[in-house]
Amino acid sequence: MTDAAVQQKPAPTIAPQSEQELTDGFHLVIDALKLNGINHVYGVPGIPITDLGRKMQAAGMRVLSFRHEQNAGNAAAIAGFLTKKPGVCLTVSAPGFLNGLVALANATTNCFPMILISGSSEREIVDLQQGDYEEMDQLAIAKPLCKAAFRILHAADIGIGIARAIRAAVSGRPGGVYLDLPAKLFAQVLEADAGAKSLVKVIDPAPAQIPALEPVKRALDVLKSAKRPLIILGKGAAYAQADDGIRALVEKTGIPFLPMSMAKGILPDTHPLSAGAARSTVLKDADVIIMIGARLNWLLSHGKGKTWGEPGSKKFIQIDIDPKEMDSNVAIAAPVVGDIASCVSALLNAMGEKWPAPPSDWIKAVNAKKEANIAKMAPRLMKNSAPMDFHSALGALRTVIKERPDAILVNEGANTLDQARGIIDMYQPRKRLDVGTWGIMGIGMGFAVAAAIETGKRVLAVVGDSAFGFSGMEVETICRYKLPVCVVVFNNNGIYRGTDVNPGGGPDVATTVFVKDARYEKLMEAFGGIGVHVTTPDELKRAVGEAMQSGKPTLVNAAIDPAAGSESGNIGKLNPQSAIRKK
Ligand SMILES: Cc1ncc(C[n+]2csc(CCOP(=O)(O)OP(=O)(O)O)c2C)c(N)n1
Ligand SMILES: [Mg+2]
Repeated sequence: MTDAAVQQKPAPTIAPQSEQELTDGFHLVIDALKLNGINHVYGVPGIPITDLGRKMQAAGMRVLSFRHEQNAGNAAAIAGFLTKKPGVCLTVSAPGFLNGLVALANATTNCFPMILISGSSEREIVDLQQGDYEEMDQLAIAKPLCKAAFRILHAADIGIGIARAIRAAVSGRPGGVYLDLPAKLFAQVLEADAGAKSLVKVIDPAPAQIPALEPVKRALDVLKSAKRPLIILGKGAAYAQADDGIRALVEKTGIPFLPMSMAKGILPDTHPLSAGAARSTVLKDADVIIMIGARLNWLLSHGKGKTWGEPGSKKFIQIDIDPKEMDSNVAIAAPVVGDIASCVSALLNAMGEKWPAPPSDWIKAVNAKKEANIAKMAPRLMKNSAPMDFHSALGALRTVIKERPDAILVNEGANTLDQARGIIDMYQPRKRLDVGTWGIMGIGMGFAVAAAIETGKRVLAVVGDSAFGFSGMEVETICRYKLPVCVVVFNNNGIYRGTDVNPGGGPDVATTVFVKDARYEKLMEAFGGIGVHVTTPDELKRAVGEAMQSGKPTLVNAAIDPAAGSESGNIGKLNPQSAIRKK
């Protein structure tokens, strides 16, 4: 050995610790996420997490910076839905945290796995309320709005803290998790060895939950008695990625299925057993209903009332991972508790080789209603007139999705949402992403960004002009990352309609009315994307077709007749009506 080689050889026992042998909070957070296969982060930088974002990028993670945390949070939430891994949103303290919190609460309501990681101010000062920079007791505020909330105070606990967050987000019924990381944590230093040992690779984060035999048998006994059976698929079924099993169950039993909005495409809307176009008939007349990952909440009129026909005429079989879901609104005759893939395969196994088809008069009745409704709608979808109404504009977009069934459709608005849900057929699972359980506005651009990032597919976002306003600034984000997103703004000059008048007669326009004929496409042009203004279905179809072909960020401003919409779309009846008559 040469003298030089001797000098270069490290002597770990006597030399002072070099930087390589140390790690810190920043790196442990990054290492813990990467170890668990989390490589995408959606957020907005600032104190105390700016450097965390930089170091994440340096470590090869993809860090998507947004213009507002709510949109980053919505992106993380839908990333969780699409991948079954928790989507991560990273925010600064107090205001950034609060901006992200809407998305976290929405994720929890919709059962999307998500982790909101927020930097926070110093505990000692926050707890004595001494007025720290962006002071807020974030953990306490987050707790009631998510599935679980944790704070990590010591760098040595980062591995465990992140493992707990991941498990809480994806196990059982998925949901939002809050992780509070005080500023000081990031700078804490630990020996690299000890740090590496403190990390946890989560084994089997969402274990299968296999249903017991008895409930499966009970479910089949109930099903055998059915004369008019129906299967309802919810977005839980889409999340479960049990597509083959679900299709096998539908086809083996020959039972008509009704997909909830985000379950469209698990089986194609054009499948012969799809009852989507006969929704009101099947809900009213079915006698046994199998609910798969769908809840009997307001979206299904709580399982009772006029929508559901004769009181007491229904028997429900419900498949859900959460036992508390059973009997939430009406009695469930056959609860089957477990994960959807396991429950569906247990039902299929217990059915044996053959299962009797439903009575043919039921299938005939469903088909007759379906065909009549489809025929009634057809001419409205084909009109090529200006100004467009919702039907003619959506008729054009329906063709675009038919030609590109692997594109992801993001949809929000009131009329824009309700009409698109009914008109645009979906052909593949998890391709329709929308306002979900709350009917929340503002998911549009966040969902579109994450859909493009997580799947690499083309994204078509069909949004009302009001809905677009909630996240519209993210067109810059879409342009910055050069994402294959085409945004179509259904521009009817306002919320529901652009024709309302101020009942007080003053100079202000009505509360639901916006600037007339606004040029939303210029917003996209401002950041280097393509902007198009269209007034006819033909122009709309051409502009969107080109955007889907090129994959270039595009905004199509589609002029819709301001008088075409109805109050609150299809849910106008939810508006409270006073007993006092209007003057
Ligand atoms: C966060 C949030 N704020 C407000 C609402 C109430 N809201 C429901 S639909 C809607 C906008 C509807 O207008 P638009 O998106 O233009 O759709 P249109 O019916 O005109 O097609 C609003 C503000 C909501 N659902 N969510
Ligand atoms: Mg509108």
